Amino acid sequence: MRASQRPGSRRKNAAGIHISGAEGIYDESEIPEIVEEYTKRALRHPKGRPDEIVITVEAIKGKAGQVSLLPVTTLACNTPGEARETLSRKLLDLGISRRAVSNALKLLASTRTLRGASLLTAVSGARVEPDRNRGVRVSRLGLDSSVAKRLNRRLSKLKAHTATVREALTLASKVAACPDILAEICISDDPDYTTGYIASRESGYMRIPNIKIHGETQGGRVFFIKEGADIDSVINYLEKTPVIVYEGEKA
Ligand code: WAQ
Ligand code: MG
Repeated sequence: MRASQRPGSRRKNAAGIHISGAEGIYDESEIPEIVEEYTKRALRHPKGRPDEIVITVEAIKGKAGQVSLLPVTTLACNTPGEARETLSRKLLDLGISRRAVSNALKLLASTRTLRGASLLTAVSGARVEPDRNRGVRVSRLGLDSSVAKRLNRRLSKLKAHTATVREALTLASKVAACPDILAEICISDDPDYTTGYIASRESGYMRIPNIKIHGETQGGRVFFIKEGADIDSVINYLEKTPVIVYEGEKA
């Protein structure tokens, strides 16, 4: 699903503002329900009322790949300043350069939010996604239904058993499973959602509370990729390869 707002009749050809997006892999019987849920989500979005909602339903051919669910932890952070420091420290520990970290933080501070994620090389900090207005949109991903049930029980103890967290964790698990991606950072562009995260195979999914102040509309995602990685194949994996997230023993 993607929902957007046209910027007004005076700027006819300008790109629309991205309001909301969502994607998942579902059984055929679940489709009517999920289409309704995504429609409602778009219509009630805190970023504003969309004037276009596009929902695409397509069959997946063949069997989806399997990746592991990342473990969840929460970092102690009380202010955006503290969050930024923690984020930087974790990224440096994961082998991301100072320059790449600083470029990423600048991108995430921009109020011109993308529909997708930016790709930055982990050492030189160069921005390498081909469409800088759109970014790379991770798609064709789902959470195994028995894992979803267990996860909900665990997340409810953290008061975090929401679709937002479940979907972010599913996305982060798909992204982290890509051998050419070293880390991801995310700040929601929703004005009322102030918890972000950093994720990697090495560190798991680390939630970062108070990463921004309530009401702020900036946000986004950055994926740090290995220097010299084949960018087309990374993007092809993120956007096109169907993947289901499992936990423990793979089915
Ligand atoms: N692929 C790539 N980038 C995406 C995607 C996607 N499928 N969906 C969203 N983005 C980018 C895009 O730039 C958005 O502006 C930005 O991420 C934020 O998206 O554990 O809700 O959907 O409590 O607003 C984090 C949960 C929630 C943390 C993040 O992001 C927690 C969230 P949003
Ligand atoms: Mg959002």
